[in-house]
Amino acid sequence: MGGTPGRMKNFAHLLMDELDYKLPVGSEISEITSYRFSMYKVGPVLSISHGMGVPSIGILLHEIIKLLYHAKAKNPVIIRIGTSGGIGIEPGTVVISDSAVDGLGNNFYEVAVLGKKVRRPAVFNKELIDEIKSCVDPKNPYETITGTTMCANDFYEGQGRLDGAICDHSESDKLNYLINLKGRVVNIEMEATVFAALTHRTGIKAAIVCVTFVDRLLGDQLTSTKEQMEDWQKRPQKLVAAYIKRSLGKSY
Ligand code: R2B
Ligand code: URA
Repeated sequence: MGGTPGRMKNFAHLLMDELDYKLPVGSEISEITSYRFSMYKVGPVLSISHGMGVPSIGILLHEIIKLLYHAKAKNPVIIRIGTSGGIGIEPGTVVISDSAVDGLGNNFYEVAVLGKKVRRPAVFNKELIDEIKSCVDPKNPYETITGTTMCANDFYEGQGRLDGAICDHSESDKLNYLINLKGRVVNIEMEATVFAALTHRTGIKAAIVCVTFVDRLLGDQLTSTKEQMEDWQKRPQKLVAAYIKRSLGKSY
């Protein structure tokens, strides 16, 4: 899964090529839409958009986990391919999350259930991280690293940006905050805690692979060209397609 319908459509097409997956003559891959999310199916792989932020992906995960259960899927694996802001790393770097913290540094997902706070540990599967890492092409002209991902509840203030519609902190407050995060957190996105928590709680192997679009120590805005960002977005897709290809073997 990944944030946007367009990325997940591209990923479905990339998988068809990578898996050499042939559709019956005259048919084409089409969107299985659920109104709010888009879904494509290539053999045993679902490529699904999840929208932005914890509540959006949380709802989708409940629905997909139920779907997998009713479909009697055996040993499903869920991977999010996303975008993020990096902390002191070169834009275009690929990050495989090995832990997730929220904006307060907690490595759990907290949800109010029946008026009470429930905390669910945000844990990733180490074996899956290693399997994905082992699919990295050593010829890549960019780095693929592992590290802690911070899951913010907002793109602007919640990530220390100065360029939202409102902002009550100064540039030096922002830099102090980000410099303090460096070394503990490698990238910031908006879904990691609930993703890790719901998959861990349901015993599903899961991972997050994000590219970074900007080094937040150097700025807030995504200033690269559209072409550059499209190229960067393909990096997690290629890595995850290589993992899928390797793990499916010829069983599709
Ligand atoms: C990364 O990018 C989106 C915000 O622009 C959000 O869904 C995320 O995690
Ligand atoms: N997504 C985020 O949440 N933050 C960024 O800086 C870039 C993408």
